[in-house]
Amino acid sequence: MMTKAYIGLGSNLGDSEQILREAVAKLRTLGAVAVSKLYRSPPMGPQDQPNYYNAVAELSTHLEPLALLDELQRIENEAGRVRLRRWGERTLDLDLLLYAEKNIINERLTVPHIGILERDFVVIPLLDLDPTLQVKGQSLQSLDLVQHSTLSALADQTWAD
Ligand code: ROI
Repeated sequence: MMTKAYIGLGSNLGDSEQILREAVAKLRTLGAVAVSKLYRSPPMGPQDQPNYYNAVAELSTHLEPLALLDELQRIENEAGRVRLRRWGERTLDLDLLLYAEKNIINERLTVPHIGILERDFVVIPLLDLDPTLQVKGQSLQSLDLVQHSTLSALADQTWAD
């Protein structure tokens, strides 16, 4: 079955824009991809780290959730992923945010991703892709953080073309 999955992309080490572009190119080998705008976002966690580049990709895929997670982790590793500390800077983060309407809880994976409704760097790009999206029964558009977003758009939805 073909499923729509949403994947969060983040980077604040190295040439982050190029790293995210290459990650999107690799996601395209897994199925059709649409991307949000590209954003710059102040760090959540320790403040003594660079701002993040953030975006979300919508992937139409035949992969089951854990097989998709394997692919995402492979792409992170291929980007030479470095993670310096917990809540700290990283070369590339690919988070499986949503997998159709499924709820998944196991040792490797929680979907919807924890904290999805509290993170503007996830919610705002998700809204680029689907302004009517609901998560856990909540309309994303109506969340307070949408009005108080700290993100700045760096590029429109053609940035990864
Ligand atoms: N902060 C921002 N702004 N963007 C991220 O992608 C991000 N990723 C993380 C933590 C450390 C929680 N902070 C972040 O993993």
